[in-house]
Amino acid sequence: MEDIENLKLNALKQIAEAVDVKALDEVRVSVLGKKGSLTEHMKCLGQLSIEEKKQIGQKLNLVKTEIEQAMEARREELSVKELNDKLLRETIDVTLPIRDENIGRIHPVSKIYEEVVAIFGEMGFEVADGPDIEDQFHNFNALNTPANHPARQMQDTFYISNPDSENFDDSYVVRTQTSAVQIRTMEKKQPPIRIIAPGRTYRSDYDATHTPMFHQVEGLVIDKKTSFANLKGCLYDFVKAFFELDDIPVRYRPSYFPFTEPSAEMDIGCKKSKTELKIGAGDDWLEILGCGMVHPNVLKACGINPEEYQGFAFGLGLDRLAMLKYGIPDLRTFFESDVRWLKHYGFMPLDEASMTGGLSNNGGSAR
Ligand code: 2NL
Repeated sequence: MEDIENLKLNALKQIAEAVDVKALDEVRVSVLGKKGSLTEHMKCLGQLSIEEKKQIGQKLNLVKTEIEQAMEARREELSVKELNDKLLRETIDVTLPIRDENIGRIHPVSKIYEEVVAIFGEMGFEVADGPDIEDQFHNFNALNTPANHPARQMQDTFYISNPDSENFDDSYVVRTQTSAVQIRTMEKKQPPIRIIAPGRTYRSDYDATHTPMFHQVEGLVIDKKTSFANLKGCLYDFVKAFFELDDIPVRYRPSYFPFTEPSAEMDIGCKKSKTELKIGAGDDWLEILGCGMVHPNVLKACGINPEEYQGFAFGLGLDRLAMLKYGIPDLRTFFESDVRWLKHYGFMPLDEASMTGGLSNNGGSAR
């Protein structure tokens, strides 16, 4: 009996002294485990007389319960302590702002790209994609741009020879506009069609406002009754959203593109001074994009019946829009990969463009 009392006191002492859950577990094994001190006592019960068995058995059970309770209480104490220690050790404040000097910037063209896609996406346009290298059918012929057309001339277009053919008509081009993407969509699918095709385009040109690679978004809407009025409404909504203005004067000037008839250029009202360009009011006009009703020959080339369907298309230059919106004077600097330039004109990666979150939601410090 004395033995058992000692065992109990000893076990309770060890329990109280256990510094962590692991140490406590070791105590449990040494007392209550298969070969534990208390278990050994239990095993001896069989050799005792009935009277002793009853008395000692009872005592052992009481001691066992007492030890188990003490162990449970200590375990609870230690887990709380371990959690508190961990919380003290891991003091990461997830609400701290990021250290923006250490992360890269989003290029102004990428920013504009995201914004334009967000706006047309909200209007129900799907984004379509295609290859940068095209055959002449998709880049020119299907777009009602015949072989003798000036746009096809060597000084504007980068041609790529076709290893399988000596014939110049079979050479490839790096696309001069993203229209081929719409052509491919119309070839595959009957209307209704409502897509935008953003991407890289290439022309042989290099000065402050032209670079050999530039970015375009073209849009195409085809249905049974799609009209020039629909085009005007759609593009008016676009410029309002893009320049974040409730109202903005717009005008359409007649123009010419081989792939649209009639064709127009859209201007927005602005005020130009020596130092500033203010968009949305004033007596000056700024050309923003080209557009028109899709030429029947283009529909025919894609297997769409122009007697049944009609639609509009437009094309805008993302680089030019970026220059305008952010006041960047020379397009060539866009592609010089100068990190100081990017730090100045670039955007924080976390400011994603969305129509609900605010398009150019820069928090004042993004640039
Ligand atoms: C501009 C003008 C334009 C289109 C692009 C187009 C595409 C198809 C059919 C008809 Cl598949 N048109 N695209 C139409 C009008 C203008 O771009 O100045 N872009 C920078």
